[in-house]
Amino acid sequence: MSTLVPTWELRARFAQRLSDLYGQEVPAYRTLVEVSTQVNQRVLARFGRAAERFGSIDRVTAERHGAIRVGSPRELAQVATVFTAVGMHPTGFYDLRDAMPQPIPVVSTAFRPHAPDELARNPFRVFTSMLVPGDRRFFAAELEARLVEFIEGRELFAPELLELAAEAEAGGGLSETQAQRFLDLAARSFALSDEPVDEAWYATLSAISGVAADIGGVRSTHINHLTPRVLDIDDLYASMSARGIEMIDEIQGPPGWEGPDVLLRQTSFRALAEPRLFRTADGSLTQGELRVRFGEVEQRGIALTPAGRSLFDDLVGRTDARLAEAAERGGDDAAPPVRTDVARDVWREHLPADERELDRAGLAFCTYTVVESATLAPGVPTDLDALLDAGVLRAEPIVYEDFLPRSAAGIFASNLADRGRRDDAAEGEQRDLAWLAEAMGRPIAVPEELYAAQRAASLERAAARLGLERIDIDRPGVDHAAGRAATAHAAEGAS
Ligand code: OOG
Ligand code: NI
Repeated sequence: MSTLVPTWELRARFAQRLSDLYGQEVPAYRTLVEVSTQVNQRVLARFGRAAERFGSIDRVTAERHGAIRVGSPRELAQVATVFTAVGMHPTGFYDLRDAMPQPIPVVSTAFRPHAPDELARNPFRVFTSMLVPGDRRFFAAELEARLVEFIEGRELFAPELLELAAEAEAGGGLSETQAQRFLDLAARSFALSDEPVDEAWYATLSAISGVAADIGGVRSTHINHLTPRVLDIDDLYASMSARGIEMIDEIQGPPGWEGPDVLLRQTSFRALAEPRLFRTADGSLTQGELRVRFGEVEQRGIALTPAGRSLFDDLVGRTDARLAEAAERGGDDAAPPVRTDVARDVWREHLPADERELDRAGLAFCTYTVVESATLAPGVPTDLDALLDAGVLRAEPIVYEDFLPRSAAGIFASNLADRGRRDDAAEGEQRDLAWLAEAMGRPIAVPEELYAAQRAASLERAAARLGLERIDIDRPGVDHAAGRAATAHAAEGAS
Protein backbone atom coordinates (compact mmCIF):
# COMPACT_ATOMS: atom_id res chain seq x y z
CA MET A 1 0.00 0.00 0.00
CA SER A 2 1.39 3.39 -0.93
CA THR A 3 1.52 6.04 1.78
CA LEU A 4 -0.75 9.04 1.55
CA VAL A 5 0.45 12.59 1.09
CA PRO A 6 -1.30 14.06 4.14
CA THR A 7 -3.57 17.08 4.10
CA TRP A 8 -1.01 19.47 5.56
CA GLU A 9 1.59 18.50 2.97
CA LEU A 10 -0.91 18.99 0.17
CA ARG A 11 -1.51 22.46 1.59
CA ALA A 12 2.20 23.32 1.82
CA ARG A 13 2.79 22.10 -1.73
CA PHE A 14 -0.31 23.92 -3.00
CA ALA A 15 0.90 27.19 -1.44
CA GLN A 16 4.34 26.70 -2.98
CA ARG A 17 2.87 25.95 -6.41
CA LEU A 18 0.78 29.10 -6.33
CA SER A 19 3.78 31.11 -5.20
CA ASP A 20 5.87 29.77 -8.11
CA LEU A 21 3.04 30.48 -10.52
CA TYR A 22 2.46 34.01 -9.28
CA GLY A 23 6.20 34.72 -9.35
CA GLN A 24 6.24 33.85 -13.06
CA GLU A 25 3.17 35.92 -13.78
CA VAL A 26 4.02 38.98 -11.66
CA PRO A 27 7.79 39.56 -11.42
CA ALA A 28 7.38 42.31 -8.78
CA TYR A 29 6.09 39.60 -6.44
CA ARG A 30 9.53 37.96 -6.53
CA THR A 31 11.11 41.24 -5.44
CA LEU A 32 8.58 41.50 -2.65
CA VAL A 33 9.35 37.99 -1.39
CA GLU A 34 13.09 38.71 -1.57
CA VAL A 35 12.79 41.96 0.39
CA SER A 36 10.42 40.33 2.91
CA THR A 37 12.94 37.58 3.57
CA GLN A 38 15.66 40.18 4.16
CA VAL A 39 13.44 42.13 6.54
CA ASN A 40 12.67 38.98 8.54
CA GLN A 41 16.35 38.07 8.77
CA ARG A 42 17.13 41.56 10.05
CA VAL A 43 14.44 41.32 12.74
CA LEU A 44 15.72 37.90 13.76
CA ALA A 45 19.28 39.23 14.01
CA ARG A 46 18.09 42.18 16.07
CA PHE A 47 15.76 40.43 18.51
CA GLY A 48 16.80 36.77 18.47
CA ARG A 49 14.25 34.37 19.97
CA ALA A 50 11.90 37.23 20.84
CA ALA A 51 11.34 37.76 17.10
CA GLU A 52 9.59 34.40 17.01
CA ARG A 53 6.93 35.28 19.56
CA PHE A 54 4.31 35.49 16.83
CA GLY A 55 5.39 32.32 15.01
CA SER A 56 8.60 30.46 14.19
CA ILE A 57 10.81 32.01 11.53
CA ASP A 58 10.19 28.93 9.36
CA ARG A 59 6.46 29.41 9.53
CA VAL A 60 6.67 33.14 8.85
CA THR A 61 9.09 32.71 5.94
CA ALA A 62 6.78 30.23 4.20
CA GLU A 63 3.62 32.11 5.15
CA ARG A 64 1.39 33.54 2.42
CA HIS A 65 -2.18 34.55 1.94
CA GLY A 66 -3.84 34.74 -1.42
CA ALA A 67 -7.00 36.40 -2.68
CA ILE A 68 -9.43 35.09 -5.27
CA ARG A 69 -12.85 36.20 -6.44
CA VAL A 70 -15.78 34.12 -7.73
CA GLY A 71 -19.24 34.81 -9.11
CA SER A 72 -21.84 32.56 -7.48
CA PRO A 73 -22.63 30.21 -4.59
CA ARG A 74 -22.02 27.25 -6.93
CA GLU A 75 -18.50 28.48 -7.66
CA LEU A 76 -17.88 29.23 -4.00
CA ALA A 77 -18.94 25.69 -3.07
CA GLN A 78 -16.44 24.34 -5.61
CA VAL A 79 -13.68 26.53 -4.20
CA ALA A 80 -14.60 25.17 -0.76
CA THR A 81 -14.21 21.61 -2.05
CA VAL A 82 -10.73 22.34 -3.39
CA PHE A 83 -9.57 24.20 -0.27
CA THR A 84 -11.05 21.71 2.18
CA ALA A 85 -8.96 19.03 0.47
CA VAL A 86 -5.85 20.86 1.68
CA GLY A 87 -7.21 21.58 5.16
CA MET A 88 -8.40 25.15 4.64
CA HIS A 89 -11.84 25.85 6.13
CA PRO A 90 -14.18 28.82 5.69
CA THR A 91 -13.64 31.27 8.54
CA GLY A 92 -15.25 34.63 9.20
CA PHE A 93 -17.66 36.75 7.17
CA TYR A 94 -16.80 40.08 5.57
CA ASP A 95 -19.38 42.30 3.86
CA LEU A 96 -17.55 44.84 1.71
CA ARG A 97 -20.64 46.38 0.11
CA ASP A 98 -20.82 49.17 2.67
CA ALA A 99 -17.12 49.40 3.29
CA MET A 100 -15.17 52.59 3.65
CA PRO A 101 -13.40 54.07 1.73
CA GLN A 102 -15.21 52.45 -1.18
CA PRO A 103 -18.09 49.97 -1.41
CA ILE A 104 -17.30 46.76 -3.33
CA PRO A 105 -20.15 44.47 -4.56
CA VAL A 106 -18.88 41.32 -2.81
CA VAL A 107 -19.19 39.32 0.40
CA SER A 108 -16.19 37.29 1.52
CA THR A 109 -14.84 34.59 3.78
CA ALA A 110 -11.32 33.31 4.35
CA PHE A 111 -10.23 29.69 3.99
CA ARG A 112 -7.56 28.69 6.49
CA PRO A 113 -6.43 25.90 8.82
CA HIS A 114 -7.95 25.97 12.30
CA ALA A 115 -5.92 23.74 14.60
CA PRO A 116 -2.77 25.32 16.07
CA ASP A 117 -0.53 22.44 14.93
CA GLU A 118 -1.95 22.72 11.39
CA LEU A 119 -1.26 26.47 11.40
CA ALA A 120 2.27 25.79 12.60
CA ARG A 121 2.88 23.32 9.76
CA ASN A 122 1.60 25.68 7.09
CA PRO A 123 -0.79 28.56 7.67
CA PHE A 124 -1.80 29.18 4.03
CA ARG A 125 -5.04 31.12 3.78
CA VAL A 126 -7.06 32.55 0.91
CA PHE A 127 -9.39 35.54 1.18
CA THR A 128 -12.27 34.55 -1.09
CA SER A 129 -14.85 37.01 -2.35
CA MET A 130 -18.14 36.31 -4.07
CA LEU A 131 -19.97 38.79 -6.29
CA VAL A 132 -23.53 39.81 -5.28
CA PRO A 133 -25.22 40.41 -8.66
CA GLY A 134 -28.63 40.70 -6.98
CA ASP A 135 -27.63 43.86 -5.11
CA ARG A 136 -29.70 46.56 -6.86
CA ARG A 137 -27.49 49.35 -5.57
CA PHE A 138 -24.86 48.10 -8.02
CA PHE A 139 -26.66 46.06 -10.68
CA ALA A 140 -29.95 46.73 -12.50
CA ALA A 141 -32.24 43.72 -13.00
CA GLU A 142 -31.32 43.35 -16.65
CA LEU A 143 -27.60 43.38 -15.93
CA GLU A 144 -28.04 40.93 -13.06
CA ALA A 145 -29.73 38.49 -15.44
CA ARG A 146 -26.88 38.77 -17.98
CA LEU A 147 -24.25 38.39 -15.26
CA VAL A 148 -25.88 35.32 -13.73
CA GLU A 149 -26.23 33.70 -17.12
CA PHE A 150 -22.59 34.41 -17.98
CA ILE A 151 -21.35 33.02 -14.68
CA GLU A 152 -23.58 29.94 -14.82
CA GLY A 153 -22.20 29.19 -18.27
CA ARG A 154 -18.55 28.96 -17.27
CA GLU A 155 -16.53 26.26 -15.56
CA LEU A 156 -13.77 27.40 -13.19
CA PHE A 157 -12.71 23.95 -12.01
CA ALA A 158 -12.30 20.72 -13.97
CA PRO A 159 -14.59 17.91 -12.78
CA GLU A 160 -11.50 15.73 -12.26
CA LEU A 161 -10.08 18.30 -9.84
CA LEU A 162 -13.30 18.35 -7.82
CA GLU A 163 -13.38 14.54 -7.69
CA LEU A 164 -9.78 14.34 -6.48
CA ALA A 165 -10.54 17.03 -3.91
CA ALA A 166 -13.52 15.11 -2.58
CA GLU A 167 -11.36 12.00 -2.35
CA ALA A 168 -8.63 13.87 -0.48
CA GLU A 169 -11.20 15.21 1.97
CA ALA A 170 -12.74 11.79 2.58
CA GLY A 171 -9.42 9.96 2.91
CA GLY A 172 -7.33 12.63 4.65
CA GLY A 173 -4.82 12.79 1.78
CA LEU A 174 -3.95 11.47 -1.69
CA SER A 175 -1.45 9.04 -3.16
CA GLU A 176 1.67 10.70 -4.62
CA THR A 177 0.43 10.23 -8.19
CA GLN A 178 -2.99 11.63 -7.36
CA ALA A 179 -1.42 14.45 -5.38
CA GLN A 180 0.62 15.58 -8.36
CA ARG A 181 -2.40 15.51 -10.62
CA PHE A 182 -4.48 17.37 -8.04
CA LEU A 183 -1.82 20.07 -7.61
CA ASP A 184 -1.39 20.49 -11.39
CA LEU A 185 -5.12 20.93 -11.90
CA ALA A 186 -5.54 23.16 -8.84
CA ALA A 187 -2.67 25.49 -9.75
CA ARG A 188 -3.92 25.69 -13.34
CA SER A 189 -7.38 26.80 -12.15
CA PHE A 190 -5.86 29.90 -10.55
CA ALA A 191 -3.54 30.91 -13.42
CA LEU A 192 -4.30 33.98 -15.51
CA SER A 193 -6.12 32.82 -18.65
CA ASP A 194 -4.97 33.90 -22.12
CA GLU A 195 -8.48 33.58 -23.50
CA PRO A 196 -9.56 36.84 -25.20
CA VAL A 197 -11.69 39.17 -23.08
CA ASP A 198 -14.99 40.44 -24.53
CA GLU A 199 -14.23 44.15 -24.66
CA ALA A 200 -17.79 45.53 -24.54
CA TRP A 201 -18.92 43.21 -21.75
CA TYR A 202 -15.85 43.94 -19.66
CA ALA A 203 -16.37 47.70 -20.14
CA THR A 204 -20.05 47.45 -19.13
CA LEU A 205 -19.09 45.85 -15.83
CA SER A 206 -16.07 48.12 -15.29
CA ALA A 207 -18.36 51.15 -15.31
CA ILE A 208 -20.02 49.74 -12.18
CA SER A 209 -17.01 48.26 -10.46
CA GLY A 210 -13.57 47.12 -11.52
CA VAL A 211 -14.05 44.15 -9.20
CA ALA A 212 -17.32 43.18 -10.94
CA ALA A 213 -15.46 43.21 -14.27
CA ASP A 214 -12.56 41.21 -12.86
CA ILE A 215 -15.00 38.57 -11.61
CA GLY A 216 -17.82 38.51 -14.15
CA GLY A 217 -16.06 39.87 -17.23
CA VAL A 218 -13.87 36.83 -17.91
CA ARG A 219 -14.47 33.10 -18.07
CA SER A 220 -12.00 32.02 -15.37
CA THR A 221 -10.72 33.05 -11.97
CA HIS A 222 -7.14 33.88 -10.99
CA ILE A 223 -5.05 34.77 -8.01
CA ASN A 224 -5.50 38.46 -7.43
CA HIS A 225 -2.50 38.76 -5.12
CA LEU A 226 -0.29 36.63 -2.93
CA THR A 227 0.94 38.16 0.28
CA PRO A 228 4.10 37.32 2.21
CA ARG A 229 4.30 38.04 5.94
CA VAL A 230 6.96 40.23 7.52
CA LEU A 231 7.96 40.87 11.10
CA ASP A 232 8.52 44.61 10.52
CA ILE A 233 6.25 46.22 7.94
CA ASP A 234 7.72 49.70 8.42
CA ASP A 235 11.14 48.35 7.41
CA LEU A 236 9.54 46.57 4.46
CA TYR A 237 7.76 49.75 3.31
CA ALA A 238 10.97 51.77 3.46
CA SER A 239 13.02 49.01 1.76
CA MET A 240 10.58 48.62 -1.13
CA SER A 241 10.36 52.40 -1.59
CA ALA A 242 14.18 52.56 -1.62
CA ARG A 243 14.12 50.07 -4.51
CA GLY A 244 11.95 52.47 -6.45
CA ILE A 245 8.69 50.54 -6.05
CA GLU A 246 5.83 52.91 -5.43
CA MET A 247 3.77 51.76 -2.46
CA ILE A 248 0.22 52.91 -1.63
CA ASP A 249 0.14 55.99 0.58
CA GLU A 250 -0.18 54.31 3.92
CA ILE A 251 0.02 51.13 5.88
CA GLN A 252 -3.55 49.92 6.56
CA GLY A 253 -4.74 48.86 9.99
CA PRO A 254 -3.21 49.80 13.36
CA PRO A 255 -0.38 52.36 13.46
CA GLY A 256 3.17 51.37 14.29
CA TRP A 257 3.82 52.23 17.95
CA GLU A 258 5.90 51.14 20.93
CA GLY A 259 3.07 49.04 22.41
CA PRO A 260 1.92 45.56 21.42
CA ASP A 261 1.22 44.72 17.77
CA VAL A 262 -2.47 43.97 17.49
CA LEU A 263 -4.43 42.33 14.68
CA LEU A 264 -3.03 43.05 11.26
CA ARG A 265 -1.11 45.72 9.37
CA GLN A 266 -1.00 45.58 5.57
CA THR A 267 0.29 47.56 2.66
CA SER A 268 0.48 47.07 -1.10
CA PHE A 269 1.74 48.34 -4.43
CA ARG A 270 0.07 48.34 -7.82
CA ALA A 271 1.45 45.76 -10.16
CA LEU A 272 2.22 46.69 -13.74
CA ALA A 273 -0.48 46.43 -16.36
CA GLU A 274 -0.57 42.96 -17.89
CA PRO A 275 -1.03 42.41 -21.65
CA ARG A 276 -4.40 40.80 -22.45
CA LEU A 277 -6.15 39.97 -25.71
CA PHE A 278 -9.52 41.62 -26.32
CA ARG A 279 -12.31 40.68 -28.70
CA THR A 280 -13.98 43.79 -30.10
CA ALA A 281 -17.61 44.19 -31.20
CA ASP A 282 -16.81 43.23 -34.83
CA GLY A 283 -15.16 40.00 -33.66
CA SER A 284 -11.55 41.03 -34.30
CA LEU A 285 -8.80 40.58 -31.71
CA THR A 286 -6.73 43.44 -30.36
CA GLN A 287 -3.89 43.57 -27.87
CA GLY A 288 -4.72 45.58 -24.78
CA GLU A 289 -3.82 45.58 -21.13
CA LEU A 290 -5.45 45.21 -17.74
CA ARG A 291 -4.15 46.32 -14.43
CA VAL A 292 -5.92 44.31 -11.76
CA ARG A 293 -3.25 42.39 -9.89
CA PHE A 294 -0.82 43.66 -7.33
CA GLY A 295 1.55 42.99 -4.50
CA GLU A 296 0.64 43.08 -0.83
CA VAL A 297 2.51 42.41 2.38
CA GLU A 298 1.40 42.06 5.98
CA GLN A 299 2.52 41.98 9.59
CA ARG A 300 0.46 40.06 12.13
CA GLY A 301 -0.06 40.79 15.80
CA ILE A 302 -2.08 39.50 18.73
CA ALA A 303 -5.73 38.46 18.29
CA LEU A 304 -8.24 40.68 20.11
CA THR A 305 -11.23 39.48 22.11
CA PRO A 306 -14.66 40.86 21.15
CA ALA A 307 -14.12 43.55 23.82
CA GLY A 308 -10.70 44.34 22.35
CA ARG A 309 -12.13 44.40 18.89
CA SER A 310 -14.84 46.87 19.77
CA LEU A 311 -12.22 49.07 21.45
CA PHE A 312 -10.17 48.83 18.25
CA ASP A 313 -13.18 49.84 16.12
CA ASP A 314 -13.80 52.71 18.51
CA LEU A 315 -10.18 53.89 18.15
CA VAL A 316 -10.48 53.79 14.37
CA GLY A 317 -13.59 55.94 14.70
CA ARG A 318 -11.81 58.41 16.99
CA THR A 319 -8.95 58.64 14.50
CA ASP A 320 -11.42 59.37 11.68
CA ALA A 321 -13.11 62.03 13.78
CA ARG A 322 -9.84 63.78 14.62
CA LEU A 323 -8.78 63.77 10.99
CA ALA A 324 -12.15 65.18 9.94
CA GLU A 325 -11.86 67.92 12.56
CA ALA A 326 -8.39 68.82 11.38
CA ALA A 327 -9.58 68.96 7.78
CA GLU A 328 -12.46 71.24 8.78
CA ARG A 329 -10.19 73.60 10.67
CA GLY A 330 -8.17 73.72 7.50
CA GLY A 331 -5.23 75.92 8.37
CA ASP A 332 -3.83 77.62 5.27
CA ASP A 333 -0.21 76.72 5.55
CA ALA A 334 -0.30 73.79 7.99
CA ALA A 335 0.10 70.43 6.24
CA PRO A 336 -2.87 68.12 6.91
CA PRO A 337 -2.08 65.57 9.64
CA VAL A 338 -0.99 62.09 8.57
CA ARG A 339 -3.44 59.34 9.51
CA THR A 340 -0.90 57.05 11.18
CA ASP A 341 0.41 59.92 13.33
CA VAL A 342 -3.09 60.74 14.55
CA ALA A 343 -3.82 57.04 15.11
CA ARG A 344 -0.62 56.64 17.14
CA ASP A 345 -1.73 59.43 19.50
CA VAL A 346 -5.16 57.84 19.88
CA TRP A 347 -3.55 54.45 20.57
CA ARG A 348 -1.28 55.89 23.24
CA GLU A 349 -4.24 57.47 24.98
CA HIS A 350 -6.49 54.41 25.03
CA LEU A 351 -4.63 51.13 24.60
CA PRO A 352 -2.57 49.39 27.31
CA ALA A 353 1.08 49.74 26.37
CA ASP A 354 2.13 46.18 27.08
CA GLU A 355 0.84 42.74 26.31
CA ARG A 356 0.38 41.73 29.94
CA GLU A 357 -1.98 44.68 30.54
CA LEU A 358 -3.80 44.03 27.28
CA ASP A 359 -4.42 40.47 28.46
CA ARG A 360 -5.32 41.46 32.02
CA ALA A 361 -7.89 43.92 30.69
CA GLY A 362 -9.51 41.08 28.72
CA LEU A 363 -8.73 42.75 25.40
CA ALA A 364 -6.44 40.17 23.76
CA PHE A 365 -6.24 36.39 23.40
CA CYS A 366 -3.37 34.44 24.94
CA THR A 367 -2.59 30.82 25.68
CA TYR A 368 -1.11 29.87 29.05
CA THR A 369 1.52 27.29 29.91
CA VAL A 370 2.96 26.14 33.21
CA VAL A 371 6.50 27.47 33.74
CA GLU A 372 8.92 24.49 33.89
CA SER A 373 10.37 25.01 37.34
CA ALA A 374 7.23 26.46 38.93
CA THR A 375 5.56 24.91 41.92
CA LEU A 376 2.22 25.76 43.39
CA ALA A 377 2.73 27.22 46.86
CA PRO A 378 -0.01 26.20 49.28
CA GLY A 379 -2.70 28.79 49.86
CA VAL A 380 -1.95 30.78 46.68
CA PRO A 381 -5.16 31.74 44.85
CA THR A 382 -5.57 29.75 41.67
CA ASP A 383 -7.25 32.20 39.37
CA LEU A 384 -5.45 33.06 36.17
CA ASP A 385 -4.02 36.44 37.15
CA ALA A 386 -2.76 35.18 40.51
CA LEU A 387 -0.98 32.30 38.76
CA LEU A 388 0.53 34.68 36.20
CA ASP A 389 1.65 37.12 38.92
CA ALA A 390 3.18 34.28 40.93
CA GLY A 391 5.16 33.19 37.87
CA VAL A 392 3.47 29.78 37.78
CA LEU A 393 1.93 30.41 34.38
CA ARG A 394 3.38 32.15 31.36
CA ALA A 395 1.20 33.88 28.72
CA GLU A 396 1.87 33.53 25.00
CA PRO A 397 0.03 35.74 22.46
CA ILE A 398 -2.36 34.07 20.02
CA VAL A 399 -1.61 35.37 16.54
CA TYR A 400 -4.45 37.00 14.63
CA GLU A 401 -5.03 34.64 11.69
CA ASP A 402 -7.86 36.55 10.00
CA PHE A 403 -8.54 39.76 8.09
CA LEU A 404 -9.91 43.27 8.65
CA PRO A 405 -12.85 44.41 6.51
CA ARG A 406 -11.73 48.02 6.33
CA SER A 407 -8.19 47.11 5.30
CA ALA A 408 -9.60 44.65 2.77
CA ALA A 409 -11.78 47.37 1.26
CA GLY A 410 -8.79 49.71 1.28
CA ILE A 411 -6.71 47.09 -0.54
CA PHE A 412 -9.47 46.55 -3.11
CA ALA A 413 -9.97 50.29 -3.58
CA SER A 414 -6.34 51.34 -3.77
CA ASN A 415 -5.93 49.20 -6.83
CA LEU A 416 -9.03 50.23 -8.77
CA ALA A 417 -8.68 52.72 -11.60
CA ASP A 418 -11.98 54.50 -10.88
CA ARG A 419 -14.56 54.53 -8.16
CA GLY A 420 -17.43 52.87 -10.00
CA ARG A 421 -21.12 53.46 -9.24
CA ARG A 422 -23.54 52.66 -6.46
CA ASP A 423 -27.16 53.78 -6.29
CA ASP A 424 -27.87 54.26 -2.62
CA ALA A 425 -31.60 54.72 -3.14
CA ALA A 426 -31.96 51.08 -4.27
CA GLU A 427 -32.39 48.11 -1.94
CA GLY A 428 -29.37 46.05 -0.95
CA GLU A 429 -29.63 42.30 -0.42
CA GLN A 430 -29.40 40.95 3.11
CA ARG A 431 -26.27 38.83 3.47
CA ASP A 432 -24.63 37.42 6.58
CA LEU A 433 -22.48 34.55 7.79
CA ALA A 434 -25.43 32.15 8.07
CA TRP A 435 -26.60 32.97 4.55
CA LEU A 436 -23.16 32.43 3.07
CA ALA A 437 -22.65 29.14 4.92
CA GLU A 438 -26.03 27.90 3.69
CA ALA A 439 -25.30 29.02 0.11
CA MET A 440 -21.95 27.24 0.05
CA GLY A 441 -23.16 24.19 1.94
CA ARG A 442 -20.44 24.32 4.62
CA PRO A 443 -20.32 25.79 8.12
CA ILE A 444 -18.29 28.99 8.52
CA ALA A 445 -16.27 29.24 11.71
CA VAL A 446 -16.31 32.42 13.81
CA PRO A 447 -12.69 33.56 14.36
CA GLU A 448 -13.21 34.74 17.96
CA GLU A 449 -14.68 31.35 18.88
CA LEU A 450 -11.59 29.60 17.54
CA TYR A 451 -9.29 31.85 19.58
CA ALA A 452 -11.42 31.42 22.70
CA ALA A 453 -11.32 27.65 22.27
CA GLN A 454 -7.53 27.73 21.93
CA ARG A 455 -7.26 29.73 25.14
CA ALA A 456 -9.68 27.45 26.99
CA ALA A 457 -7.79 24.34 25.85
CA SER A 458 -4.50 25.79 27.12
CA LEU A 459 -6.08 26.52 30.50
CA GLU A 460 -7.46 23.00 30.74
CA ARG A 461 -4.00 21.56 30.04
CA ALA A 462 -2.39 23.90 32.58
CA ALA A 463 -5.00 23.03 35.22
CA ALA A 464 -4.39 19.32 34.66
CA ARG A 465 -0.62 19.78 35.02
CA LEU A 466 -1.07 21.68 38.26
CA GLY A 467 -3.62 19.21 39.58
CA LEU A 468 -6.33 21.88 39.72
CA GLU A 469 -9.91 21.25 38.77
CA ARG A 470 -10.01 24.48 36.79
CA ILE A 471 -8.36 27.87 36.45
CA ASP A 472 -10.82 30.73 36.51
CA ILE A 473 -10.43 33.63 34.11
CA ASP A 474 -11.65 36.64 35.96
CA ARG A 475 -11.75 39.21 33.20
CA PRO A 476 -14.30 41.71 31.99
CA GLY A 477 -16.20 40.25 29.07
CA VAL A 478 -14.76 36.75 29.40
CA ASP A 479 -17.09 33.84 29.90
CA HIS A 480 -15.14 30.73 30.79
CA ALA A 481 -18.12 28.49 30.04
CA ALA A 482 -18.39 29.98 26.55
CA GLY A 483 -14.76 29.09 26.00
CA ARG A 484 -15.53 25.47 26.83
CA ALA A 485 -18.50 25.32 24.49
CA ALA A 486 -16.38 26.69 21.67
CA THR A 487 -13.80 23.92 22.12
CA ALA A 488 -16.17 21.32 20.74
CA HIS A 489 -17.08 23.59 17.85
CA ALA A 490 -13.45 24.26 16.92
CA ALA A 491 -12.52 20.60 17.17
CA GLU A 492 -15.27 19.79 14.67
CA GLY A 493 -14.15 22.53 12.30
CA ALA A 494 -10.53 21.45 12.52
CA SER A 495 -11.10 17.81 11.75
C1 OOG B 1 -9.20 40.82 -1.57
C2 OOG B 1 -8.82 42.01 -0.74
C3 OOG B 1 -8.70 41.65 0.74
C4 OOG B 1 -6.76 41.49 2.36
O1 OOG B 1 -5.60 41.13 2.57
O2 OOG B 1 -7.40 42.19 3.16
C5 OOG B 1 -7.40 41.05 1.10
C6 OOG B 1 -9.17 41.07 -3.03
O3 OOG B 1 -8.60 42.06 -3.51
O4 OOG B 1 -9.71 40.20 -3.75
O5 OOG B 1 -6.81 40.27 0.44
NI1 NI C 1 -4.74 40.41 0.82
